[in-house]
Amino acid sequence: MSETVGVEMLSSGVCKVTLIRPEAANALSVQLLEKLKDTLEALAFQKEVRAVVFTGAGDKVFCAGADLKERRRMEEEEVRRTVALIGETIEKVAKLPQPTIAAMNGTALGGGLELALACDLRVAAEESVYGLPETTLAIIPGAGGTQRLPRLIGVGRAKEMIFTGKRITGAEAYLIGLAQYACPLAKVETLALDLAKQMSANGPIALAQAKKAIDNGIETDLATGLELEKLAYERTISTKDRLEGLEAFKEKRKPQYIGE
Ligand code: CO8
Repeated sequence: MSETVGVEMLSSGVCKVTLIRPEAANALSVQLLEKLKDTLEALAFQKEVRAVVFTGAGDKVFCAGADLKERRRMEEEEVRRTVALIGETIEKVAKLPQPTIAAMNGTALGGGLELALACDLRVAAEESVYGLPETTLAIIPGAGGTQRLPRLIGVGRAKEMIFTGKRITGAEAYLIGLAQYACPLAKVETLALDLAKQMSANGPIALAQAKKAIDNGIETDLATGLELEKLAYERTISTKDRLEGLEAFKEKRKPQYIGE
């Protein structure tokens, strides 16, 4: 049975990363996680990758989270190692310098939703369901779910989702700000790729610096955040791309950014 990660580089500079384990609802087995982690380590340094879209194989489930069958066979120490591996892998998603979009082309639960929460934006399928059911399994969301979900949708709503383990539809996920878009399942990937394409046309250093300023700034007070913003802006001033942006404006053409 296939258990791998598909990496497809599109001409737009968008890289599509697909979890390929459809017979097991794309659940995050150790093997799949290791492949995903290696993929992310490589993508972070690839200049030609301007934006990353994550998706799942099949037409029903984006990712069902941790592999519950594999976990049943594990001793406590192995569980700890696997939990650490999920955490590290999802952290690598969050730390990618490029903009990231989760094209949630179906249900996302547990670690699957945590992976999506580590992305910059999420596109949900209106009719699919999303949730963090960990407490129903007597564990907690441990790959960022208890931290990222409340930051995104507010403490009260996050506590309700985590304490009840309830599953909400993509349409609801959009209404509460968990997803930035909700559309019919068949359109999720196209919409996400389209958004990523818009981003990939922009200055890559600017995108990385804006992402850093937002992600680090949100964790601090406004005055410190504004200092971080200054530093991030400074990094764009001496770039060739900034000059190209001004040139393209003068010449009334689309800029061609090179990431320098
Ligand atoms: N692990 C292993 N196998 C799974 C999983 C899973 N999480 N989910 C589904 N599968 C398997 C099913 O057992 C089934 O296999 P089989 O055909 O051999 O019986 C196959 O995938 C297809 O599943 P279904 O037949 O159930 O398909 P449906 O479309 O009816 O339903 C669902 C799909 C909704 C995804 C359903 O399978 C489901 O609810 N799965 C359980 C999801 C779940 O509870 N996930 C939470 C896991 S906990 C977690 O992720 C914690 C992460 C914490 C990380 C901490 C790190 C620091």
